[in-house]
Amino acid sequence: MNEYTDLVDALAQSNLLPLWDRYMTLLTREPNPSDWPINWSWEALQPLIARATEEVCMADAERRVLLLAHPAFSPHPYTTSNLTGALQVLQPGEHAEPHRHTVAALRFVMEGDGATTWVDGQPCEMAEGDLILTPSWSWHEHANEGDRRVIWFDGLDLPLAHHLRSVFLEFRQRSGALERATKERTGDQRQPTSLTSVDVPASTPFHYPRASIAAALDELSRRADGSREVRYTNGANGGPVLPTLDCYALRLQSQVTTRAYRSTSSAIAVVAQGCGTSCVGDKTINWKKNDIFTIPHWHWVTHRAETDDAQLFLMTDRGLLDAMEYLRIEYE
Ligand code: 1HN
Repeated sequence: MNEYTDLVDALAQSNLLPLWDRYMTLLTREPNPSDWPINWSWEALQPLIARATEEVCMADAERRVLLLAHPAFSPHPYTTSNLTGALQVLQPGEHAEPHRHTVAALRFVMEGDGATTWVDGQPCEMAEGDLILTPSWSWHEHANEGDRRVIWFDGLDLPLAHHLRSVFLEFRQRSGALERATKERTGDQRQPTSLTSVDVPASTPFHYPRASIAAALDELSRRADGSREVRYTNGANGGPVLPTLDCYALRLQSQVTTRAYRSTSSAIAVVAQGCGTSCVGDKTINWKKNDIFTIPHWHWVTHRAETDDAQLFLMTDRGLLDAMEYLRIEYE
């Protein structure tokens, strides 16, 4: 094939590139993920969390957080292409000072209770299995007023905010109960249609207690593959909890493999209860409570529970992909 060498050189002098020699690498026939599924077992995480708790004092750290950094994205602390997950621990009597950032975040409590997150002045209890939202630019601080350590999963849209060059951060002195800042949250988030699930509205705009999720799951009948799934929804418009973060609770039937699918969205799965196995792409991941694993975009996924009570918390970028008209899901 003619490589038009002279022309290509002349174009380069003027900061121009030909499209014709790179068309199929710029536009691949289908997504070509650079990451692969990885997992963090609770067994391996626990001693490191314990060490961080002992060795890192809150005066030295804005937050005592361990970032779940996928090596595919090194040196960036990204867990999937659009999502960052992390673990945060707060000892009794400790607090994490108020701040706000454009990066949207949520917390899923993995161990303990008796902590509180204030979101725009509104207290949200943190007990095991609860989900708490800190939307973009909302003030948030955490305090552990209980008598045991509290550990939670932090989920953020950090990679996306970096890609979009939209990171802002602001600090504020701790004021106990912060004034409630009312923020209008509008927007027309369309619901994906290809999912059999029901929606769970929050008890407050920022807090989804474990019991309300369990009740919603109990009410559902099983899908053909034995699973039940609820989507945590934003009460205001029924869409994903946040424009960039979209969460699901998936309850599995013991010894039944779920229907395989792959999606342009990615997910971080936190094992809320039970044990089982997930196949993500070529990787088989055996999991139990508090293990965490990734489902990179465009990887085939199935789950299979070994126990009756198995449940996954899934944080995804599905609502974002849907809003962008980039969401595609294939089923086996
Ligand atoms: C952050 O601000 C929090 O506010 C938690 O609790 C985890 C991970 C990366 C960047 C900022 C928090 C974070 C974070």
